[in-house]
Amino acid sequence: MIVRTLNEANRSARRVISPDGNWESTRLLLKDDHMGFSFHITTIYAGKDFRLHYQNHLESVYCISGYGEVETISDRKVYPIEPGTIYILDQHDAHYLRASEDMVMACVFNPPVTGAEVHNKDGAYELVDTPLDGGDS
Ligand code: 9YT
Repeated sequence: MIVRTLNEANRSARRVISPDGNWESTRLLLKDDHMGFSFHITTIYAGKDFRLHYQNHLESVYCISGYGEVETISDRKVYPIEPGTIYILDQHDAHYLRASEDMVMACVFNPPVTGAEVHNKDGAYELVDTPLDGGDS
């Protein structure tokens, strides 16, 4: 069994801040744990509005706290996000994510991320094989 706490993970390489300053994310579970998915606690910063498109991953996002909205780009549908909302990108949906206040989200990725990905110009993560270096366990 693996046991971790958000507090200790926040003080390790598991916590990343996006280069564009839109979000930060602490990856509690990564590919090298061999669970078949990764699990992240992500904060989308208040006022941010950006595009994501996980072409290589499926992602579910559950809102723990904060308010905002997600818009699917193909059909321009806008879904409010509040504590208790989950959105599930089962179609690799391209989307805009907007936070009217800090939104704390629990995110699950399949396949799992390694921790080394950065968003490409389309808002996707490439599939990479490099394990997180220096992470605690
Ligand atoms: C909700 C979302 O996809 N945010 C981007 C960050 C992502 N959750 C991550 O890499 O941890």
